[in-house]
Amino acid sequence: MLTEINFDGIVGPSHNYAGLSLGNLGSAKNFGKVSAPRAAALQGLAKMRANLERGLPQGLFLPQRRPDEAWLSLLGTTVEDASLTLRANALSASSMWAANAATVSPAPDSADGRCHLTVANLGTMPHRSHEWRETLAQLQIAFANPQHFAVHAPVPPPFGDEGAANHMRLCAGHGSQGIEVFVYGVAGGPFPARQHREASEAVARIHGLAPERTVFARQSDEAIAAGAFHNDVVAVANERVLFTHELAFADRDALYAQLREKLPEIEIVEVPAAAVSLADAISSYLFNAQLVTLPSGEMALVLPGEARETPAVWQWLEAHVAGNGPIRHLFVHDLRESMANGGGPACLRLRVVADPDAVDRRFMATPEKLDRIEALVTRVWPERITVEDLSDPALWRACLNARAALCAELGLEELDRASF
Ligand code: SUG
Repeated sequence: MLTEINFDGIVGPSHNYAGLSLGNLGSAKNFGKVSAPRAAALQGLAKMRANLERGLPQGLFLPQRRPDEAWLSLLGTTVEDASLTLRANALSASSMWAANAATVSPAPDSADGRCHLTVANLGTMPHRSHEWRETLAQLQIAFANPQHFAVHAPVPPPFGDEGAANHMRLCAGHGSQGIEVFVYGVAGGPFPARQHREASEAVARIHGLAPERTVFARQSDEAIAAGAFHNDVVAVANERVLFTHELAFADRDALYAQLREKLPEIEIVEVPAAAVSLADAISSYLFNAQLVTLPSGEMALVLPGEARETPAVWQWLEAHVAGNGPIRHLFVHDLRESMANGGGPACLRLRVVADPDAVDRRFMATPEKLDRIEALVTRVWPERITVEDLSDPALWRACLNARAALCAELGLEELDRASF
Protein backbone atom coordinates (compact mmCIF):
# COMPACT_ATOMS: atom_id res chain seq x y z
CA MET A 1 0.00 0.00 0.00
CA LEU A 2 1.35 3.43 -0.93
CA THR A 3 1.70 5.70 2.05
CA GLU A 4 3.74 8.77 2.95
CA ILE A 5 6.91 7.94 4.87
CA ASN A 6 8.88 10.76 6.50
CA PHE A 7 12.62 10.03 6.51
CA ASP A 8 14.33 12.22 9.09
CA GLY A 9 18.04 12.94 9.06
CA ILE A 10 19.61 12.05 12.42
CA VAL A 11 21.58 15.08 13.61
CA GLY A 12 25.26 14.24 13.34
CA PRO A 13 27.87 14.40 16.11
CA SER A 14 29.64 17.39 14.51
CA HIS A 15 26.59 19.72 14.60
CA ASN A 16 28.00 23.22 15.10
CA TYR A 17 27.44 26.91 14.45
CA ALA A 18 30.10 28.00 11.96
CA GLY A 19 27.70 30.37 10.18
CA LEU A 20 28.30 28.87 6.76
CA SER A 21 24.99 29.53 5.05
CA LEU A 22 24.71 32.93 3.36
CA GLY A 23 21.07 34.04 3.13
CA ASN A 24 20.01 31.75 5.97
CA LEU A 25 19.42 34.22 8.80
CA GLY A 26 19.48 31.61 11.58
CA SER A 27 22.90 30.33 10.48
CA ALA A 28 24.31 33.86 10.18
CA LYS A 29 22.84 35.11 13.48
CA ASN A 30 24.08 32.16 15.53
CA PHE A 31 27.62 32.08 14.18
CA GLY A 32 30.02 31.35 17.02
CA LYS A 33 27.38 30.02 19.42
CA VAL A 34 28.23 26.85 21.37
CA SER A 35 26.31 23.93 19.85
CA ALA A 36 24.88 20.92 21.66
CA PRO A 37 25.04 17.96 19.23
CA ARG A 38 23.73 15.43 21.74
CA ALA A 39 20.70 17.54 22.63
CA ALA A 40 20.19 18.33 18.93
CA ALA A 41 20.05 14.65 17.98
CA LEU A 42 17.76 13.84 20.90
CA GLN A 43 15.39 16.66 19.90
CA GLY A 44 15.17 15.22 16.37
CA LEU A 45 14.68 11.68 17.65
CA ALA A 46 11.87 12.86 19.95
CA LYS A 47 10.06 14.33 16.94
CA MET A 48 10.46 11.05 15.05
CA ARG A 49 9.12 9.10 18.00
CA ALA A 50 6.13 11.39 18.42
CA ASN A 51 5.24 11.11 14.73
CA LEU A 52 5.52 7.34 14.93
CA GLU A 53 3.19 7.38 17.93
CA ARG A 54 0.76 9.50 15.93
CA GLY A 55 0.53 6.60 13.51
CA LEU A 56 2.77 8.09 10.81
CA PRO A 57 5.31 5.77 9.11
CA GLN A 58 8.80 7.00 9.97
CA GLY A 59 12.14 6.41 8.33
CA LEU A 60 15.64 7.70 9.03
CA PHE A 61 18.87 8.63 7.30
CA LEU A 62 22.27 8.39 8.94
CA PRO A 63 24.46 11.41 9.57
CA GLN A 64 27.33 11.56 7.12
CA ARG A 65 30.95 10.83 7.89
CA ARG A 66 32.59 14.04 9.18
CA PRO A 67 35.17 15.44 8.76
CA ASP A 68 34.77 14.62 5.07
CA GLU A 69 38.40 13.73 4.39
CA ALA A 70 37.61 12.47 0.88
CA TRP A 71 36.31 15.91 -0.09
CA LEU A 72 39.33 17.66 1.41
CA SER A 73 41.55 15.28 -0.53
CA LEU A 74 39.79 16.30 -3.77
CA LEU A 75 40.81 19.84 -2.80
CA GLY A 76 44.40 18.80 -2.30
CA THR A 77 44.44 19.10 1.46
CA THR A 78 43.76 17.26 4.70
CA VAL A 79 41.80 18.05 7.83
CA GLU A 80 45.10 18.90 9.58
CA ASP A 81 46.32 21.27 6.86
CA ALA A 82 43.06 22.78 5.63
CA SER A 83 42.25 26.45 6.19
CA LEU A 84 39.77 27.14 8.98
CA THR A 85 37.04 27.77 6.44
CA LEU A 86 37.60 24.58 4.48
CA ARG A 87 37.84 22.60 7.71
CA ALA A 88 34.51 23.97 8.92
CA ASN A 89 32.99 23.17 5.53
CA ALA A 90 34.25 19.60 5.85
CA LEU A 91 32.78 19.24 9.34
CA SER A 92 29.24 20.55 8.81
CA ALA A 93 26.45 18.24 9.95
CA SER A 94 24.14 19.80 7.35
CA SER A 95 23.02 16.46 5.87
CA MET A 96 20.59 16.34 8.83
CA TRP A 97 18.25 18.51 6.70
CA ALA A 98 16.90 15.64 4.67
CA ALA A 99 14.45 17.86 2.78
CA ASN A 100 17.54 18.82 0.77
CA ALA A 101 18.67 15.26 0.13
CA ALA A 102 16.65 14.63 -3.03
CA THR A 103 13.51 15.42 -5.01
CA VAL A 104 10.97 12.62 -4.91
CA SER A 105 8.24 11.87 -7.47
CA PRO A 106 6.02 9.05 -6.26
CA ALA A 107 5.02 6.17 -8.54
CA PRO A 108 1.56 7.47 -9.56
CA ASP A 109 3.16 10.60 -11.08
CA SER A 110 5.91 9.03 -13.18
CA ALA A 111 5.79 7.57 -16.69
CA ASP A 112 7.15 4.15 -15.66
CA GLY A 113 5.05 3.77 -12.49
CA ARG A 114 8.07 3.79 -10.17
CA CYS A 115 9.01 6.23 -7.43
CA HIS A 116 11.88 8.41 -8.70
CA LEU A 117 14.43 10.10 -6.46
CA THR A 118 17.06 12.53 -7.77
CA VAL A 119 19.80 13.40 -5.31
CA ALA A 120 20.27 17.17 -4.92
CA ASN A 121 23.65 18.60 -5.93
CA LEU A 122 23.43 21.38 -3.30
CA GLY A 123 26.04 23.17 -5.38
CA THR A 124 25.46 26.71 -4.13
CA MET A 125 26.95 26.31 -0.64
CA PRO A 126 30.42 24.75 -0.27
CA HIS A 127 29.56 23.00 3.02
CA ARG A 128 26.59 21.28 1.39
CA SER A 129 28.14 20.64 -2.02
CA HIS A 130 29.85 17.46 -0.82
CA GLU A 131 26.77 15.80 0.68
CA TRP A 132 25.51 14.24 -2.52
CA ARG A 133 27.97 11.35 -2.77
CA GLU A 134 27.00 9.79 0.52
CA THR A 135 23.36 10.75 0.09
CA LEU A 136 23.40 8.82 -3.18
CA ALA A 137 24.99 5.85 -1.42
CA GLN A 138 22.35 5.85 1.34
CA LEU A 139 19.44 6.22 -1.08
CA GLN A 140 20.79 3.43 -3.27
CA ILE A 141 20.69 1.11 -0.27
CA ALA A 142 17.38 2.31 1.20
CA PHE A 143 15.55 2.29 -2.14
CA ALA A 144 17.38 -0.56 -3.84
CA ASN A 145 14.27 -2.40 -5.04
CA PRO A 146 14.19 -1.66 -8.79
CA GLN A 147 10.55 -2.63 -9.15
CA HIS A 148 9.54 0.23 -6.89
CA PHE A 149 12.30 2.82 -7.10
CA ALA A 150 14.74 4.58 -9.41
CA VAL A 151 17.50 6.57 -7.67
CA HIS A 152 19.24 9.14 -9.87
CA ALA A 153 22.58 10.91 -9.51
CA PRO A 154 22.43 14.70 -9.17
CA VAL A 155 21.83 17.14 -11.99
CA PRO A 156 25.28 18.45 -12.97
CA PRO A 157 26.53 21.88 -11.91
CA PRO A 158 26.19 24.81 -12.44
CA PHE A 159 22.45 24.20 -12.18
CA GLY A 160 21.77 24.45 -8.45
CA ASP A 161 19.35 21.88 -7.07
CA GLU A 162 18.34 21.79 -3.41
CA GLY A 163 15.86 18.92 -3.58
CA ALA A 164 12.44 18.55 -2.01
CA ALA A 165 12.68 21.86 -0.13
CA ASN A 166 11.66 23.52 -3.42
CA HIS A 167 9.14 20.93 -4.55
CA MET A 168 5.51 20.46 -3.56
CA ARG A 169 3.07 17.76 -4.50
CA LEU A 170 -0.69 18.30 -4.56
CA CYS A 171 -3.09 15.39 -4.97
CA ALA A 172 -6.45 14.06 -3.82
CA GLY A 173 -4.67 11.46 -1.64
CA HIS A 174 -1.03 10.38 -1.35
CA GLY A 175 -1.61 7.24 -3.42
CA SER A 176 -3.32 9.04 -6.31
CA GLN A 177 -1.83 10.90 -9.24
CA GLY A 178 -0.55 14.35 -8.27
CA ILE A 179 0.48 17.74 -9.53
CA GLU A 180 4.14 18.47 -8.90
CA VAL A 181 5.15 22.07 -8.30
CA PHE A 182 8.81 23.05 -8.68
CA VAL A 183 9.72 26.41 -7.15
CA TYR A 184 12.85 28.16 -8.37
CA GLY A 185 14.58 31.42 -7.58
CA VAL A 186 16.27 33.99 -9.77
CA ALA A 187 19.50 35.58 -8.59
CA GLY A 188 19.61 39.33 -8.19
CA GLY A 189 18.79 40.14 -4.58
CA PRO A 190 21.26 40.23 -1.67
CA PHE A 191 21.22 36.44 -1.29
CA PRO A 192 21.86 33.63 -3.77
CA ALA A 193 18.96 31.82 -5.42
CA ARG A 194 19.78 28.24 -4.60
CA GLN A 195 17.24 26.45 -6.80
CA HIS A 196 17.67 27.06 -10.53
CA ARG A 197 14.82 26.57 -12.97
CA GLU A 198 17.06 24.53 -15.31
CA ALA A 199 17.70 22.03 -12.51
CA SER A 200 13.99 21.72 -11.69
CA GLU A 201 13.17 21.15 -15.35
CA ALA A 202 15.86 18.48 -15.59
CA VAL A 203 14.50 16.67 -12.53
CA ALA A 204 10.97 16.71 -13.99
CA ARG A 205 12.28 15.18 -17.23
CA ILE A 206 14.40 12.58 -15.45
CA HIS A 207 11.37 11.53 -13.37
CA GLY A 208 9.18 11.17 -16.47
CA LEU A 209 6.55 13.62 -15.24
CA ALA A 210 3.70 14.58 -17.55
CA PRO A 211 4.05 18.25 -18.57
CA GLU A 212 0.33 18.84 -18.00
CA ARG A 213 0.71 17.81 -14.37
CA THR A 214 3.93 19.74 -13.73
CA VAL A 215 4.14 23.39 -12.71
CA PHE A 216 7.19 25.66 -12.43
CA ALA A 217 6.72 28.66 -10.16
CA ARG A 218 9.11 31.43 -9.36
CA GLN A 219 9.79 32.24 -5.73
CA SER A 220 9.31 35.94 -4.96
CA ASP A 221 12.51 37.97 -4.67
CA GLU A 222 10.98 39.52 -1.56
CA ALA A 223 10.82 36.12 0.13
CA ILE A 224 14.44 35.29 -0.74
CA ALA A 225 15.60 38.70 0.49
CA ALA A 226 13.67 38.20 3.75
CA GLY A 227 15.58 34.96 4.38
CA ALA A 228 13.46 32.31 2.62
CA PHE A 229 16.47 30.53 1.15
CA HIS A 230 14.21 27.58 0.31
CA ASN A 231 10.53 27.60 -0.63
CA ASP A 232 9.68 25.32 2.30
CA VAL A 233 10.31 28.28 4.60
CA VAL A 234 7.25 30.08 3.16
CA ALA A 235 4.95 27.33 1.83
CA VAL A 236 4.11 23.66 2.38
CA ALA A 237 1.67 21.30 0.65
CA ASN A 238 -0.03 18.12 1.71
CA GLU A 239 -2.56 16.23 -0.40
CA ARG A 240 -5.17 18.79 -1.56
CA VAL A 241 -3.98 21.60 0.77
CA LEU A 242 -1.46 24.31 -0.07
CA PHE A 243 -0.51 26.29 3.05
CA THR A 244 1.38 29.39 2.01
CA HIS A 245 2.36 32.92 2.86
CA GLU A 246 0.82 35.58 0.65
CA LEU A 247 4.26 36.76 -0.51
CA ALA A 248 5.84 33.36 -1.21
CA PHE A 249 5.54 33.41 -5.02
CA ALA A 250 6.46 35.95 -7.69
CA ASP A 251 3.09 35.66 -9.48
CA ARG A 252 0.70 34.12 -7.02
CA ASP A 253 -2.50 34.77 -8.96
CA ALA A 254 -1.20 32.95 -12.02
CA LEU A 255 0.08 30.07 -9.89
CA TYR A 256 -3.17 29.68 -7.96
CA ALA A 257 -5.17 29.77 -11.21
CA GLN A 258 -2.97 27.07 -12.74
CA LEU A 259 -3.28 24.88 -9.66
CA ARG A 260 -7.07 25.31 -9.45
CA GLU A 261 -7.38 24.32 -13.08
CA LYS A 262 -5.23 21.21 -12.61
CA LEU A 263 -6.63 20.14 -9.24
CA PRO A 264 -10.15 21.53 -8.77
CA GLU A 265 -10.42 20.19 -5.21
CA ILE A 266 -7.34 22.16 -4.07
CA GLU A 267 -7.69 24.17 -0.87
CA ILE A 268 -5.31 27.13 -0.71
CA VAL A 269 -4.79 28.35 2.84
CA GLU A 270 -3.05 31.68 2.43
CA VAL A 271 -1.71 33.63 5.39
CA PRO A 272 -1.86 37.36 4.59
CA ALA A 273 1.14 39.57 5.26
CA ALA A 274 -1.18 41.80 7.26
CA ALA A 275 -1.73 38.96 9.76
CA VAL A 276 1.81 37.49 9.77
CA SER A 277 4.72 39.47 8.31
CA LEU A 278 7.32 37.67 6.20
CA ALA A 279 9.81 38.37 8.98
CA ASP A 280 7.62 36.64 11.60
CA ALA A 281 6.86 33.76 9.24
CA ILE A 282 10.56 33.19 8.63
CA SER A 283 11.84 33.60 12.19
CA SER A 284 9.07 31.34 13.58
CA TYR A 285 9.24 28.81 10.72
CA LEU A 286 5.42 28.68 10.60
CA PHE A 287 5.54 27.18 7.09
CA ASN A 288 8.43 24.87 7.83
CA ALA A 289 5.99 22.78 9.79
CA GLN A 290 5.26 19.25 8.68
CA LEU A 291 1.74 19.29 7.29
CA VAL A 292 0.61 15.70 7.69
CA THR A 293 -2.53 13.60 7.35
CA LEU A 294 -3.21 11.62 10.52
CA PRO A 295 -4.68 8.09 10.35
CA SER A 296 -8.07 9.69 11.19
CA GLY A 297 -7.87 11.59 7.89
CA GLU A 298 -7.51 14.95 9.67
CA MET A 299 -4.54 17.19 8.95
CA ALA A 300 -2.07 18.39 11.56
CA LEU A 301 0.89 20.74 11.68
CA VAL A 302 4.07 19.61 13.43
CA LEU A 303 5.57 22.95 14.48
CA PRO A 304 8.73 24.24 16.14
CA GLY A 305 8.44 25.91 19.58
CA GLU A 306 9.32 29.24 17.94
CA ALA A 307 5.90 29.27 16.22
CA ARG A 308 4.14 29.25 19.61
CA GLU A 309 6.45 31.98 20.89
CA THR A 310 5.66 34.36 18.01
CA PRO A 311 2.37 36.06 18.99
CA ALA A 312 1.09 36.89 15.48
CA VAL A 313 1.82 33.35 14.31
CA TRP A 314 0.22 31.61 17.25
CA GLN A 315 -2.86 33.82 17.08
CA TRP A 316 -3.29 33.00 13.41
CA LEU A 317 -2.91 29.26 14.08
CA GLU A 318 -5.34 29.22 16.99
CA ALA A 319 -7.93 31.12 14.97
CA HIS A 320 -7.51 28.69 12.06
CA VAL A 321 -7.96 25.61 14.23
CA ALA A 322 -10.95 27.17 16.03
CA GLY A 323 -12.54 27.95 12.65
CA ASN A 324 -13.37 25.61 9.84
CA GLY A 325 -9.95 25.36 8.17
CA PRO A 326 -8.43 22.09 6.97
CA ILE A 327 -5.67 22.05 9.64
CA ARG A 328 -7.24 20.50 12.73
CA HIS A 329 -4.33 19.87 15.11
CA LEU A 330 -1.14 21.63 16.21
CA PHE A 331 1.80 19.66 17.65
CA VAL A 332 4.73 21.68 18.97
CA HIS A 333 8.28 20.35 19.27
CA ASP A 334 11.49 21.75 20.72
CA LEU A 335 13.97 21.69 17.83
CA ARG A 336 16.02 24.65 18.99
CA GLU A 337 19.41 23.27 18.02
CA SER A 338 18.46 22.65 14.39
CA MET A 339 16.37 25.84 14.26
CA ALA A 340 19.40 27.91 15.25
CA ASN A 341 21.01 26.82 11.95
CA GLY A 342 17.83 27.57 9.99
CA GLY A 343 16.41 24.04 9.95
CA GLY A 344 12.85 23.43 11.15
CA PRO A 345 10.65 20.32 11.40
CA ALA A 346 10.10 20.11 7.64
CA CYS A 347 13.79 20.63 6.80
CA LEU A 348 14.65 17.59 8.87
CA ARG A 349 12.56 15.20 6.80
CA LEU A 350 12.29 13.84 3.26
CA ARG A 351 8.83 12.65 2.25
CA VAL A 352 8.65 9.48 0.18
CA VAL A 353 5.31 8.04 -0.89
CA ALA A 354 5.94 4.31 -1.15
CA ASP A 355 5.09 0.92 0.28
CA PRO A 356 7.11 0.71 3.53
CA ASP A 357 7.72 -2.99 2.83
CA ALA A 358 9.65 -2.04 -0.32
CA VAL A 359 12.17 0.03 1.71
CA ASP A 360 15.30 -1.49 3.28
CA ARG A 361 14.22 -2.16 6.88
CA ARG A 362 17.42 -0.68 8.28
CA PHE A 363 16.16 2.77 7.30
CA MET A 364 12.74 2.33 8.92
CA ALA A 365 12.20 3.51 12.50
CA THR A 366 10.53 1.47 15.23
CA PRO A 367 10.14 2.49 18.88
CA GLU A 368 12.71 -0.11 19.87
CA LYS A 369 15.21 1.11 17.28
CA LEU A 370 14.73 4.70 18.41
CA ASP A 371 15.44 3.56 22.00
CA ARG A 372 18.74 2.06 20.86
CA ILE A 373 19.72 5.13 18.84
CA GLU A 374 18.87 7.42 21.77
CA ALA A 375 20.99 5.35 24.12
CA LEU A 376 23.93 5.46 21.71
CA VAL A 377 23.61 9.20 21.10
CA THR A 378 23.49 9.81 24.85
CA ARG A 379 26.65 7.75 25.23
CA VAL A 380 28.85 8.95 22.37
CA TRP A 381 27.60 12.23 20.78
CA PRO A 382 29.62 15.27 21.94
CA GLU A 383 27.78 17.38 24.46
CA ARG A 384 28.97 20.72 23.13
CA ILE A 385 31.12 22.11 20.31
CA THR A 386 32.65 25.57 20.05
CA VAL A 387 34.02 26.97 16.80
CA GLU A 388 37.55 26.52 18.25
CA ASP A 389 36.85 22.82 18.83
CA LEU A 390 36.54 22.36 15.07
CA SER A 391 40.35 22.45 14.94
CA ASP A 392 40.80 19.87 17.70
CA PRO A 393 41.86 16.39 16.48
CA ALA A 394 40.07 14.90 19.49
CA LEU A 395 36.80 16.23 18.13
CA TRP A 396 37.46 14.79 14.66
CA ARG A 397 38.09 11.38 16.20
CA ALA A 398 35.02 11.61 18.43
CA CYS A 399 32.82 12.44 15.42
CA LEU A 400 34.20 9.59 13.30
CA ASN A 401 33.87 7.09 16.14
CA ALA A 402 30.34 8.16 17.05
CA ARG A 403 29.15 7.77 13.50
CA ALA A 404 30.89 4.43 13.07
CA ALA A 405 29.12 3.22 16.22
CA LEU A 406 25.75 4.25 14.77
CA CYS A 407 26.45 2.50 11.46
CA ALA A 408 27.26 -0.67 13.43
CA GLU A 409 24.17 -0.30 15.63
CA LEU A 410 21.92 -0.11 12.56
CA GLY A 411 23.70 -2.87 10.63
CA LEU A 412 24.92 -0.36 8.06
CA GLU A 413 28.67 -0.88 8.41
CA GLU A 414 28.96 -0.65 4.63
CA LEU A 415 28.41 3.11 4.98
CA ASP A 416 31.37 3.48 7.29
CA ARG A 417 34.07 3.93 4.70
CA ALA A 418 36.38 6.84 4.14
CA SER A 419 35.32 7.76 0.64
CA PHE A 420 32.24 8.05 -1.47
O1 SUG B 1 21.20 24.76 3.87
N1 SUG B 1 21.68 25.38 7.27
C1 SUG B 1 20.90 24.74 6.23
C2 SUG B 1 19.45 24.71 6.61
C3 SUG B 1 18.66 23.89 5.63
C4 SUG B 1 17.20 24.00 5.86
N2 SUG B 1 16.51 23.20 4.95
C5 SUG B 1 15.31 23.48 4.41
N3 SUG B 1 14.81 24.68 4.44
N4 SUG B 1 14.72 22.55 3.80
C6 SUG B 1 21.12 25.45 4.88
O2 SUG B 1 21.15 26.68 4.86
C7 SUG B 1 23.75 26.04 8.33
C8 SUG B 1 25.02 25.29 8.59
C9 SUG B 1 26.18 25.97 9.15
O3 SUG B 1 26.21 27.20 9.24
O4 SUG B 1 27.09 25.21 9.48
C10 SUG B 1 23.01 25.35 7.25
O5 SUG B 1 23.63 24.76 6.37
